[in-house]
Amino acid sequence: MQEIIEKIALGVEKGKISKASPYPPEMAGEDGAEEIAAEALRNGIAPDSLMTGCMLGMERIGKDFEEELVFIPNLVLAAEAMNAVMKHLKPFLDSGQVKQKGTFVIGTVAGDLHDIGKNLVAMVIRGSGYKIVDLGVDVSTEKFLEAIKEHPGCFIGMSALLTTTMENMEKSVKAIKEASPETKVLIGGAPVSESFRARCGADFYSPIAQQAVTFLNENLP
Ligand code: B1M
Repeated sequence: MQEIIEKIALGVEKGKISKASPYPPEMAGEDGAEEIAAEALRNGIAPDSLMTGCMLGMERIGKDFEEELVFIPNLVLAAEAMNAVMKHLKPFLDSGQVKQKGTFVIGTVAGDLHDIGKNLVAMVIRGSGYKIVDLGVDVSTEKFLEAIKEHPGCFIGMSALLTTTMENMEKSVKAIKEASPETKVLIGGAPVSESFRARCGADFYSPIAQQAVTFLNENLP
């Protein structure tokens, strides 16, 4: 079991999606996350351990990213490798056989169409064992509020890339905190800062995804 967890973790960490993928060159011709996951399930390995492997791999690549040892393309490949495993896990997630830690609702705020950072954050958080509800871009306050009703106990994540849309982020955070004070709200995006977080009343500001994961893990309902 431990061996499979390690293999999956390595595949995710290195971004080795499948046997056919050329990256990383030192793993050329080796099985990737895709083949390892399929074979593990064929051999009756508990789906939970595949999830554990993904989480471990994502944690490692997240730390490396935090320390600037790897960069965005590495994160994207790791996420692709993780998605290759998640594809096999989907039926077990849908049936509840594999438990997720909580629900993270994420969206780019109203007026803002930038989604690359939001998607990366969503991928890392998914790989850390959370169900992701992605509301997309240009998300109104009302949509965030509806999602809170639909997913009780969820965390809310907001991304903003424009100084102009930070105003909308502030309005959305304040409205959520008024309607549902217990809902934890995380914010991020290039122009967002800790002082802005304090002003708008969000619970956490994270410049990168991995710190958001730590916050979520420490604040599970
Ligand atoms: Co736009 N854009 N853009 N753009 N764009 C910026 C943001 C800008 C800084 C470029 C510049 O002028 N130098 C500038 C903003 C200036 C400002 O407000 N101060 C700008 C502008 C002005 C605009 C338009 C207004 C341009 C125009 O039309 N005149 C327009 C606005 C459209 C709109 O949103 N309404 C516009 C449009 C676009 C494109 C559509 C062309 C494209 C977006 C494509 C897409 O997202 N699908 C685009 C792009 C690509 C950029 C740049 C070049 C790159 C942004 C990006 O994806 N970065 C950007 C300049 C730059 O940053 N160099 C720019 C990579 C991404 C991984 O980083 O999103 O910061 P980031 O996410 C990071 C962290 O911030 C954090 O984690 C991520 C991973 O580390 N993070 C979170 C993000 N969200 C988080 C949430 C969390 C936690 C962490 O918790 C919930």
